[in-house]
Amino acid sequence: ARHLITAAAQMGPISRSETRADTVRRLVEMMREAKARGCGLVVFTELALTTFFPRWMIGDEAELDSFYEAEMPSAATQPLFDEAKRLGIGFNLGYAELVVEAGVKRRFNTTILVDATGRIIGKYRKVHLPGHDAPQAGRAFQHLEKRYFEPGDLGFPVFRGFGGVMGMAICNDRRWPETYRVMGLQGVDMVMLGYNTPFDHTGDEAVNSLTLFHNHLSMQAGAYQNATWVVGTAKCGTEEGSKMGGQSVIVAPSGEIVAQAVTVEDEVITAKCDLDMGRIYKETIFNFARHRRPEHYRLIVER
Ligand code: ING
Repeated sequence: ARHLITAAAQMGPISRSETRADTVRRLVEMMREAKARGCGLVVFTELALTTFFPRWMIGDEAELDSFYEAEMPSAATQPLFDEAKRLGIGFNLGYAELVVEAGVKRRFNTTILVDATGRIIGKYRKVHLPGHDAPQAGRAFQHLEKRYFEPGDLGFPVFRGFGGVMGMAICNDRRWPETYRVMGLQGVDMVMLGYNTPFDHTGDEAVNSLTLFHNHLSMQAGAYQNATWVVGTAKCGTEEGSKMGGQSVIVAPSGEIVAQAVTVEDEVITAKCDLDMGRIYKETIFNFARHRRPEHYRLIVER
């Protein structure tokens, strides 16, 4: 069996004033703990280098740019790559990406997959952007991802590494079945993702009270229906006054939760993931080739 001992490195709050160096030190500390537990891969969270800045209307472009990475790695993030290489462990890192193409600034909510030699072997840009592109009245905190990021332009690719087929998603992507299915159709063995999930997203108290239930429901369904592992890593706790859910998990292709965080702080959870566990599902219940009828699914891509 292809075993991959995997860590989800949940993060507690990152304050607005925290420096990249401070945050990288926290990530390095959790990477060391993951390695000490025998992990070959550690999954960090969405926007793991800064506070969740889309909660604010930021009018000043220079201030907005300060939350993005213009290069990866940079001097501030190089220590994370160096430590990964020294320890011989791969990692997945979410960050705000700023690129200039043909003189135009483009902004993405991005995540990368780095192998145990410190080489970037995969990149994904968040497709499903929740929230708004302009401030909404009456909200204690905004959710301006549609203002600060473009929808991802890389699709849902998969990458060979760590002995299997690896896929990435980011936060709101985990709520959409298409995310997992496009990767499932490419034979993905493990989908890794980070999330920043405020409890006050909808303003509807009944829905907000189900935030953590919907978090696990989304990832367990995605895992089971595509016979893949799902690693979901939270940024959580009360960050600059905004309360965000934790309960990071590692979900098996059966849909079972095999590891779960119990704090709302920096916490490493781990599991020995058998990448062959999905095979029985892919050969029976979810044998896509034998059972799917795409001729009846057109509405999904036509609407
Ligand atoms: N955050 C949230 C997420 O999809 C949200 C937005 C919160 C949607 C609660 C629905 C309910 O988990 C990000 N960053 O996508």
